Amino acid sequence: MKRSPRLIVVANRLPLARFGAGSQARWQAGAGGLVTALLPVVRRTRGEWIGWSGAAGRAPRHEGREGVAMRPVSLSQREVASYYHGFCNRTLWPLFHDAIRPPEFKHENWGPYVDVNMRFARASVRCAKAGDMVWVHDYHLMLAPAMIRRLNPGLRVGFFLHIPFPPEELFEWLPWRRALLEGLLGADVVGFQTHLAAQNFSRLARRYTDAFGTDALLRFGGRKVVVREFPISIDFDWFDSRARGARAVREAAAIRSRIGPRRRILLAVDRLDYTKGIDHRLEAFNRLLERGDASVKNCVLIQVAAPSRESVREYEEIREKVDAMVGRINGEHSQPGRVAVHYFRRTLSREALVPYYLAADVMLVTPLRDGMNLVCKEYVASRPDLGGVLVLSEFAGAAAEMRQAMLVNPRDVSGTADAIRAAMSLPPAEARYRMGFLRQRVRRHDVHEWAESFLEELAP
Ligand code: GDG
Repeated sequence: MKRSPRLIVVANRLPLARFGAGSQARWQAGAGGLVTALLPVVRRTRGEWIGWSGAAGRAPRHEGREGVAMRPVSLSQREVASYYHGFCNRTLWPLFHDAIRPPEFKHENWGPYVDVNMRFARASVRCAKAGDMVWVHDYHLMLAPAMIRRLNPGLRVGFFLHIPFPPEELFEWLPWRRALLEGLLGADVVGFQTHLAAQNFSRLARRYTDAFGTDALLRFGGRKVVVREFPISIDFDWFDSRARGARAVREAAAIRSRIGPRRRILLAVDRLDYTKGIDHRLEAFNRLLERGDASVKNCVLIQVAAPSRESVREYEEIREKVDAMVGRINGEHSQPGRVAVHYFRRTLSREALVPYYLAADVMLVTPLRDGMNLVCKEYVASRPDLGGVLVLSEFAGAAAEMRQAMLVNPRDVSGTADAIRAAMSLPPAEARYRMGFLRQRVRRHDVHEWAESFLEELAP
């Protein structure tokens, strides 16, 4: 009898995080959409998940928890610095996000990137058998697809990039551009968040490697490589049903009454990252207050900023900048009992975010560049009441699908301030109409559909 293919997921991080030590240790599923979507498929196909635990040092070879088999990959302290903080977060991340910060090009970080990719590739072929599907994720592991293919040509290999894929004039800066492109061409299916990203990749592959063919189907090394967009999404039903629950409704009402019933709530939720445009957004809000188009009497901005990559200098700098801007805006505009910006520099759980989504009159998602952005999708999923207006950056991958949002160019501070003002005074019937459209789109294209469509393309 033919064995059905198993799914082997290869990602920088394992799906479960470990809390506590020794016999007290507990493992819990990570909160992200990727884990929600893929864990059930890994379980159902008796597959495995290969990833790093997040801590430096030796890891056990195998962990089975919560019905999933995990293969932890070990990283030394030096590799965490060179591969992860260095090559991934200071070279690829900024370069792939329009070089918003100058990327660094250090040869001493390239070697560790190759070594770590090889370690992930070896771990993958150790547990995968001919006919299995191996799905590699994100910019940390761009060399792994070709390495896996070389080690075991009988596997189906897929790759999905969660961040943007840059245009030629940026990608060509990379001294290792050809190796990275050939790494990805080792996959049978190379998936991106947007059509534009997929096109950028195909053009670069034709220019710098021996690949030829169309944007959607390349030929390389005698094989076919499918190149396509698969826009990622969220677990719509989870947010929708949570937002309908009595608890979220009660908590949202409590947030509203604490803010003051006549004040519009503007909300923003981001990882504290320079790509998310938090500083530009604060400037736009400040402009709105300065122009007298809004005041602390009729609105407030709640900014949730989850600390991230704190050991990378650029992240320390953006944190200091945002801290100072919030201080300045509050210093200039707050009144007794009425703060202009409520700033939460801490991580909130998914459960805790829902009442904020539900209470927000205007959601501001204004990254300078973002692969997709899940927060805007979570917001619309959390609005079964059809309330609220979404202001969305043209430069989030999500903008390609969410045309009924109010789209803005976040670098245009005046234009963004205008859009916020327009969102605050949008006639309720029009707001409900737009929200209805957006919800329909995200409901139909949820994260389960995303995973299915990728795996359908990858299936042998
Ligand atoms: C990368 C790409 C792409 C929970 N608590 C907090 C918080 N969360 C959750 C949110 C959301 C997730 O974190 C953030 O998702 P994003 O999509 O906004 O951002 P990245 O982390 O940059 O993810 C991105 C994604 O991969 C998936 O492919 O969409 O473009 O960059 O689920 O609910 N988020 C924040 N504060 C919290 O306290 N900011």
